[in-house]
Amino acid sequence: MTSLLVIIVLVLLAVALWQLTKIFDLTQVGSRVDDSQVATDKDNNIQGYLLFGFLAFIYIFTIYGLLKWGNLVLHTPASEHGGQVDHLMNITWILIFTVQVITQGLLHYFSFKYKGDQNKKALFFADSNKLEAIWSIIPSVVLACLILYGLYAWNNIMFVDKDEDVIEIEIYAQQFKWTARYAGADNVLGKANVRLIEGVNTLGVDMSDPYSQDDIVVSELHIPKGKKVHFKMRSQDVLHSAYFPHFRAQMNCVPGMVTEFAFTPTYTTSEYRELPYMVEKVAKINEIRSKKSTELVAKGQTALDPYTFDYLLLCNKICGASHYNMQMKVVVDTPEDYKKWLSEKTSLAQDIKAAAATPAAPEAAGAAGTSDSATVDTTAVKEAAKVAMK
Ligand SMILES: [Cu+2]
Repeated sequence: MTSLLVIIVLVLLAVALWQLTKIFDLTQVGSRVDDSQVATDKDNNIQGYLLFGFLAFIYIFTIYGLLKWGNLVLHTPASEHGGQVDHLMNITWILIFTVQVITQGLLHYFSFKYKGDQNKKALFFADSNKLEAIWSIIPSVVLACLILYGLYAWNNIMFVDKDEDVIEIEIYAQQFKWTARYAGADNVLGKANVRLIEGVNTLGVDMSDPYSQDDIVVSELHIPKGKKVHFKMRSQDVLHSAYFPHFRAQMNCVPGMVTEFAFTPTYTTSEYRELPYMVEKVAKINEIRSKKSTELVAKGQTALDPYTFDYLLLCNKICGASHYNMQMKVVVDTPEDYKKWLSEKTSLAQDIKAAAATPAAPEAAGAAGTSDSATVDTTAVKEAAKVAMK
């Protein structure tokens, strides 16, 4: 009630002030030389120069931004097709940049040149076919060329030959983590459906499918250098987007459908770490971190760990509260290291069997709190084992 009264008082005060200024204006009638409210030449000049000031601000800020933050953009691409994406991006940037600089300059110059003038009269003409043809045809041709080139590049990148020897990997998205599934020795991913999620089978792999038997589920992605990897993306809950910035690859993960993207890595993780630009970047990051660490230690807190570069798979679609932290480490190995790493992994079928053989883990029972929940856990694992046996 008090706040309502305060609001009413404030509104009444504002109305009173407004009435007072109107009365003041009335007392001034006849005392001013020019009260026509039409802009004078002086007003127009001030506005014209302010416009030039704004143009200078745009240009200076653009140059400043390029010098200060220009080196933060992604550098050397780490995939075979990455160069094509960068080329397309650079052409687009150059075009936008040139057009922006010229049109902004002309826009502000003509606004100043034809600013209001008491002695000038505006020229009226209804239309000019020639002018309209120029500003319609030129952008249409340029945009059409850009789109055609983009389509050509996209088709090149997305094309996967059916007979090509590729590694099949599934990327599974869920709020808020990534999981990868390798197709195993047969290089065919078994069928999957979220309805089949049960116990350790967190991806809902259909264990009755013969192709599923050798599938391997991992939480860290390893891929070999120089070999094409064909990713198939699925999502459990909402829209996610699998984004590999260093490989210039991104594809939406859509619940209920499988999307795909294929690329060939060209640098192993350790090779990429040794690129001069990366060495410099990491040194700079660690310099900032060590400064921050000194401050933290002075406050009695723990120091930050030094940063080492790793390829990452990020989510590039705002998918919920922890979206910012939805990432998975990607390691590019030499083909030999990759084979060794994969051979050490157990298959999902083995994981399900192992889970069925072991009674519910003590920590699971502890976390669940009651013995009832622990019983439910064991039943779920046994059910999964039954599916595995089929
Ligand atoms: Cu996400």
